[in-house]
Amino acid sequence: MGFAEQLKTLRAGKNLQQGALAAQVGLPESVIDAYERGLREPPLAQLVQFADFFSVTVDALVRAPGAPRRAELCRATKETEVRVSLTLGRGESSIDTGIGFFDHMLTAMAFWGNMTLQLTARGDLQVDGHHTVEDVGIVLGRAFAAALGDKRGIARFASSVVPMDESLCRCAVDVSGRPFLVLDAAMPQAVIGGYDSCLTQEFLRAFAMNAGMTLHLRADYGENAHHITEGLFKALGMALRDAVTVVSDAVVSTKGALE
Ligand SMILES: [Mn+2]
Repeated sequence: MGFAEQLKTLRAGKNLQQGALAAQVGLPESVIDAYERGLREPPLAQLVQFADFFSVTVDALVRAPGAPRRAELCRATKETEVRVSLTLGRGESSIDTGIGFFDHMLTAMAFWGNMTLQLTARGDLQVDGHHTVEDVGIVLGRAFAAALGDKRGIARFASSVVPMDESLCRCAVDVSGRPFLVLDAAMPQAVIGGYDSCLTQEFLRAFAMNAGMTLHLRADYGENAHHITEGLFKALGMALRDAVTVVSDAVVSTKGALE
């Protein structure tokens, strides 16, 4: 299982012998040895204790090295019900929000982000698309954060520039644990299909806040709101793809944690 490997790796990272770790966490050395051989599995309370000691999440502690980074979430309110299954890695996506243009945007984001996204949303579209789009942003953001776990080894910063016909869009992201959105993109048309152009900001804000990332997006120029919006979603996908790429085995922060 993942825990045996992770415990060995984390202990080696701290330059501790089994006996020294045993003393630090108040367990017999033989128990540490049995955990590392995979002969015993720790109770949850001890997992929490180890996670605390090594400053990692419980999730990271039991995840097998190289295991897919994925999350499944469901959120239901009186306005919407959103189900998300997200894997950080290339695969077949299937997206149905009831808003065709929004499905088109999420598909583009997932494709260029090397994500496999299964997403269904049922919202109060008889009102308008606002609740549905915003709530998809909330759940997708939470799923993204959950799939990343403690963010160990990720590149963290990334940026992209995407032309789409007459428009040019750019994105810079810091998957930092510090939620912030800056969006600077004028929309020449108020509506794209059945989608209000202003909803892009609602989605991006909800996504950035719930994923815990600093997100800057800008349209340098463009005349067609469909092109501009699609450029923004593609640029976001491409920047996220690079930001979550594992480039080391460390948590890349001068303060030692990304939260
Ligand atoms: Mn298009």
